[in-house]
Amino acid sequence: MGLFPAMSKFIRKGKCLFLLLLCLCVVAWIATLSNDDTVEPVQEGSNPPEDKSVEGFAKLELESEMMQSIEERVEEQAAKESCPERSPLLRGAFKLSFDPSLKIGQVESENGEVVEGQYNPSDCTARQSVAILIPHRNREKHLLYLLYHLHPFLQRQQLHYAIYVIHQAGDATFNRAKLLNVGYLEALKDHSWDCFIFHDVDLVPENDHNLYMCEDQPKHLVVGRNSTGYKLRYKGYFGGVSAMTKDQFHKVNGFPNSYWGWGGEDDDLRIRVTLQKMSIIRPSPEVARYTMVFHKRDSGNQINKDRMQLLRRTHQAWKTDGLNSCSYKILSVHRAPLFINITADIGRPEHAH
Ligand code: UDH
Ligand code: MN
Repeated sequence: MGLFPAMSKFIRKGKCLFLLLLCLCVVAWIATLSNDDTVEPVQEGSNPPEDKSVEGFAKLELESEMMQSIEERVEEQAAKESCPERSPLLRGAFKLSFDPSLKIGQVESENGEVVEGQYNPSDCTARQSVAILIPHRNREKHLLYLLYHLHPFLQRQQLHYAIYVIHQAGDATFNRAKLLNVGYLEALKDHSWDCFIFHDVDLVPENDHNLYMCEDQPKHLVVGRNSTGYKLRYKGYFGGVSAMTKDQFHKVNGFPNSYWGWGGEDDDLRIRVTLQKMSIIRPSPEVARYTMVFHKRDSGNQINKDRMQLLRRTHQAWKTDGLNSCSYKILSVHRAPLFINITADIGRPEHAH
């Protein structure tokens, strides 16, 4: 055997080897192809089995789109500058009008940026988040007038705010203070509000320099009203409309729950404030002016004859009569376009008066 036949045998063997390798490659390729629909794509994190379906992937896509838009909104908010210390939208004193033919639909259409009673300025970050709490029963017309004036007033102040109307269910004697405690506790379930404004339904502010913001001391906003010749009713008066931070109100254990009927509860709150070594501040009399929509005494809100006696025990009672003992039942929470309507059963006085 010479060199040539030996070489040709070697080439033949090499060809076989090459063919064998080629076959192996083809088999391996077919195997990977047939495995394709059983091998799961590697996802970050673990996916529940139902997410393998087409709907599952669509859901994932939707979720990631939602995450993206939330992230964008958070970024937008962070990028927004804080609103100026003094809003450029303020107008000062203005003439109020109360049109008896006013309808809620008109107030709604004039406040298109308010969603479920809440508003947030679109071009800057508000300096405070403020919850307006309005105790209410059977004063629908007053509420309508107040909403009409208060929404644009608060928007001009560039606040993040929500209006809560706390409606006392049933016919028991009215209890303004307890309703305001309920409002505070319920509003905090929505948002950690910086500031609370306790607001009678029939008092309409006349000057938007009267800022609905909280300060380092509790603030009384009604220095004067038309019905009292724009004079402070008496030294120490803390009723009508007042502002306290979440912490200030918590520190005094809120309002007392035990004042049924008219009077005394606002003086009790003032005593609580002074017991905590805080003082009451007021804006200037030119600014802190209100118009009170005329009304007579309501039935179911007779003068509380026990109020003087109750006020004598405030220095002791404040610790146990307040936010920490406020028992009530929420009957409904209705998120209307312009306010959050909380209807509560707050019980009735323990002893008949
Ligand atoms: N309130 C109601 N419904 C009631 C009673 C009171 O919604 O039946 C609320 C409402 O927010 C009101 C607040 O509790 O603004 C305070 O009650 P009020 O307005 O009766 O208190 P005011 O200090 O005194 O205005 C009313 C005495 C009536 C005097 C009549 C004089 N001419
Ligand atoms: Mn009134």
